[in-house]
Amino acid sequence: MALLFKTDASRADDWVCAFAEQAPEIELRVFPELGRAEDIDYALVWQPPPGLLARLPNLRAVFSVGAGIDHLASDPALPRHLPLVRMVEPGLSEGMSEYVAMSVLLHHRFFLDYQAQQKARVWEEIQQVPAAERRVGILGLGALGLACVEKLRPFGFQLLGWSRAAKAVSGVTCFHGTEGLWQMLPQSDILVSLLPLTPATRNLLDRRVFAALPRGAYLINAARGGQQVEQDLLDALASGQLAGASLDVFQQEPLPPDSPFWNHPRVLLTPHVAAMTMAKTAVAEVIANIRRFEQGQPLHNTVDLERGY
Ligand code: NDP
Ligand code: OXD
Repeated sequence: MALLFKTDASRADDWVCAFAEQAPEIELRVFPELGRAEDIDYALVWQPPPGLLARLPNLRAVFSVGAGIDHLASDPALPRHLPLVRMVEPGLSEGMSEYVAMSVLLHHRFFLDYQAQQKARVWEEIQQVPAAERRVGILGLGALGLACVEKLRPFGFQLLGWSRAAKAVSGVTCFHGTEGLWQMLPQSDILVSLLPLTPATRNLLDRRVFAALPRGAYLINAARGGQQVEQDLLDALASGQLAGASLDVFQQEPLPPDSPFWNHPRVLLTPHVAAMTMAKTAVAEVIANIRRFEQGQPLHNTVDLERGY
């Protein structure tokens, strides 16, 4: 059995070791060393060159190294008849829930204001808000959204969540569909995006959404930059409608050197690192899925390409 593996070259060694330890029976072909394309049964990839997967005639399933599959869905030559599996693994959930909890707490405790005060050598108190009075709205109640709910729960925030289909999550006020979004926004002091990038979510975070939030709300986008209309976001920050933002993702990545976000005093910025797939735990999930598939059982975490996630 042969598996083509393609990810950032800098992180490949951990994956090669994890496969060697956990599934020595799988012959790993690390891109760009393809060998005979006919031999490849499975592909585990992050941002493969467009058309690469279509050149593997006996491919049986495609696995994404990341949770998001927009990098694959945008390839017009993607073999759409094959099962496509997104990454769901404990390392990603842990990383994302840490990032979101950290960002929520920073904004909840007015970190941006205290950072500005520190620069100006100002010693001044800002009235603390009890967590029970702070409402955190999470867009996306999937694998990562739910992991964040669990991480945030002990702090005592009021938790709200939005999904496509109706959901019931203990301790979370749940909304769904377009109507649900407009109900949830005015009740979200901190809005977190953990949505996949799909035609329905592209440019979702725009001036109308920002205007619907309470004045002085915060945005945390740990999902995809394609969801945020960046000029609208800058305008909302300039007017004070948004008091600040934590942005891990951008329309253009790497963020261009002349982007106004780099030096923005109300923005905390990270280079798309909110959560990284961890080789050891991810390989365990991929192997379990392949073994299931080889025994004629359905794969877990397959993507519905029609709905885009
Ligand atoms: P899931 O597929 O498990 O969950 C997606 C959630 O979004 C579901 O709750 C789904 O609703 C909801 N959703 C999708 N479309 C809509 C819509 N149109 N309206 C309302 N709700 C919608 O994804 P994950 O939680 O695993 O990952 C989420 C995203 O996080 C990834 O797609 C990726 O883009 C991003 N990500 C970013 C990382 C980073 O480092 N910055 C790292 C990892 C992931 P329903 O439950 O009804 O299906
Ligand atoms: C992912 C990502 O989708 O790293 O997993 O962005």
